[in-house]
Amino acid sequence: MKITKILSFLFLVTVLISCGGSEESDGPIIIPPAKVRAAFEMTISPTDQNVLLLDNKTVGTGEFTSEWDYGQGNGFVLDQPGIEEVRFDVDGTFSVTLKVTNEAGVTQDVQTVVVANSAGGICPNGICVTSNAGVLKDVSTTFLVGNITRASKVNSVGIDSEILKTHFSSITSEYEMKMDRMHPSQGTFDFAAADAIVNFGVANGINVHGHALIWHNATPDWVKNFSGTDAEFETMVKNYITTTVTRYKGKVASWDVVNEAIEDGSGNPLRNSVFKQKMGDDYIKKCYQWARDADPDCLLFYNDYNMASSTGKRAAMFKIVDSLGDLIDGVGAQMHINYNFPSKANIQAVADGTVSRGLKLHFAELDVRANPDNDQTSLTSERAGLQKAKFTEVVKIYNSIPLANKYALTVWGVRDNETWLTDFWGHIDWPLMFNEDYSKKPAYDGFLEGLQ
Ligand code: 9MR
Repeated sequence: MKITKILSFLFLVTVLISCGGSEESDGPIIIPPAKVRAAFEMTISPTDQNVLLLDNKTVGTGEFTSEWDYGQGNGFVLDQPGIEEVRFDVDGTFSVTLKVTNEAGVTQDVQTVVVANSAGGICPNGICVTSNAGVLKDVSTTFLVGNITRASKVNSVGIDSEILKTHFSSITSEYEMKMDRMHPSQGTFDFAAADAIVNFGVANGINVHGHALIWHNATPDWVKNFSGTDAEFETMVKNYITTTVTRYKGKVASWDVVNEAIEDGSGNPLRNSVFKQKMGDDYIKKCYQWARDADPDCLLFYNDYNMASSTGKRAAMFKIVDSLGDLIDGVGAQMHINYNFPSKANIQAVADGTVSRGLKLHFAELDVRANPDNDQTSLTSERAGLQKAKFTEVVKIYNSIPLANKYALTVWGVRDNETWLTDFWGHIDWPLMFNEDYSKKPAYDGFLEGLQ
């Protein structure tokens, strides 16, 4: 009873205080502005799984400003009218923030985006369903599938390095592991770009194929015009090979020690390079010996072009290879071919000659010209189909050799717009497996079909 009385008294006092006492103000009643509530909806573009559609659904009245941070390191940008379309090309987890500001203050809506290109792009509701069924490097279980790269591509996180990581199990430097780049002047080495490529491979569990220690076309001028005796020249070459192969011991799995040493002309003699002039015909053997001594576990290849299309050159190549005995592990047959040439039988002959010698085969530098006669202005579906068929043919031949002879099949470039062939032939072509926008071409499926 006592407690009830006390409570009633307190209630009465409260009512009296709240009803009376305070003086009325003279001015208008100010209602402080209410905060708006930031909110947005996000959906994946129905036409591109790497594009997110962001719809600002902020709830509130009065003036406010909306800003987006897409979580890609670029900070906030002002919201534009309509739906925002934002690309997410790189694998990872990103926070998308919508920040809304009015007089009353700031509110934010933050949502998470997960991108896995192996699962097709942006993962719906953050759930990535990865199927490796159509990924070259995963479907190819008995040999490495390679491509080329550059330091500029692996130094930054971006779609170029993602493409390599997603589809390929081996990389080759397009031009930064050649003598003109690594030994630019007497007494000076520059391994910065080569290191970046090798470290990228090692960090991502991607095989690194070294290309190419000795190549007449990437020989620096100071070597071509060497001032010194022949003996000094030989010491310099030995030091270059030893230094380079030792540097990447345990990281670079294989090297093209000598590249394109054979002349195209009749009889296919040894090219009269500065190496042949200063060290004699034996220069090739010496180079392989120095590479072998520097890293006995590294696979050593001889690499050359027109191995399928020219029987004479193929014979000259096998002659060199035979003369090297156990200093060489494999043949690198460059596959710069056309959609209609060379024949299947001639490509098969390269494989057969290599297998019969018990050597490893590297189908290197694969690109398939779709426009060798410059009679096309765009890649027609008919040509794309023929090109696809040639990819399948090459891969089938490679895939059919015994396991012990397998090593890698390396494609010479990712996107058509980056091919060396445009400059070389002076007209457009589409020799690779990806379009400029990184979408896959029929050639990619052709490669996959060759693996079946
Ligand atoms: O594709 C490469 C190109 O970007 C370089 O400028 C050039 C010189 O380093 O080498 C090109 O690659 C060649 C390869 O190393 C050997 N076989 C022929 C390739 C096309 O020229």
